[in-house]
Amino acid sequence: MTDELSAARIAKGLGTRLVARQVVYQEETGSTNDDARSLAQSGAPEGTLVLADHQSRGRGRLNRSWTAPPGSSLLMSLVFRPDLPPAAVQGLTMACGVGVAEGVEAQTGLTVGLKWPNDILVDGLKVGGMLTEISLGARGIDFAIVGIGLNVNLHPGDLPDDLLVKANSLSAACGRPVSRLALLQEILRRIDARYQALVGGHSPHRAWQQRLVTLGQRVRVTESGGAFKEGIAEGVDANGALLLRLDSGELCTVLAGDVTLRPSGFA
Ligand code: BT5
Repeated sequence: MTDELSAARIAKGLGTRLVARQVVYQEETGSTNDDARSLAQSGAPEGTLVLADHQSRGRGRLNRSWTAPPGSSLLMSLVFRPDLPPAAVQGLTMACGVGVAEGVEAQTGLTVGLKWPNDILVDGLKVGGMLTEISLGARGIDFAIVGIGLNVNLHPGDLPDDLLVKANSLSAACGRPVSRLALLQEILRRIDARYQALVGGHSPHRAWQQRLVTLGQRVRVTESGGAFKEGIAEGVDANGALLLRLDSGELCTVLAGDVTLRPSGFA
């Protein structure tokens, strides 16, 4: 299976209205999120797609690293300029997360779950992650970058040892190689449709919530400084914040953090 990506191949027959109307493809870069930010700062149009075959400084949240051997993954960032209040920016992560899930399911037949706030899972293992970053101007969001890393034809044994127990790839999960090009185009079409709906006033909130694997479960939410809270993940509010029912009965709204499952009654 030839699996080479190029700007021309990606654009051919894509048929999106907005997403990927400009495509920047590089064999190698530091981080596509950094590249997309620079392009957005110099006026790149909404929908610009930056994609690389390999990143030397791929990032997760809180400057954690994103690891992907060359040729194994989809590593991309999209520029959006939504007319949304900053508090609603998680709507972009929702729209893109649902788009990725729908695209993967259509191309592979796998069932895709999402883990609040930004993980993409198959059978409870992480196959992808998203990194949404915004730049604020005087009138709200100037631009937002949504970065997506997806383990497509990645051999899990090529990942660092500490990831082996929690990560997987689409090819390993479905037992065959997956065409990155066909998958990418499907994902871009789904994100295009979900984004048009979002800015047209139709939030992807329900579709996103239905895919969240941790809802109804007892979880620990760890915040960036290491402090944590435990309780039942009851739901997500309209802006995507996690609603956590603490043991005291209080309902707590969590804007950011990492979620891990806790056995019921765990002290
Ligand atoms: C994420 O962060 O999951 C967001 C990852 C976003 C990566 C994309 S790639 C294209 C674009 N350009 C960038 O520079 N970034 C975006 P977070 O929730 O913080 O998770 C990071 C953690 O995931 C790491 O600390 C590892 O434990 C784990 N991890 C790293 N590489 C992985 C991989 N290939 N598969 C599964 N888990 C991985």
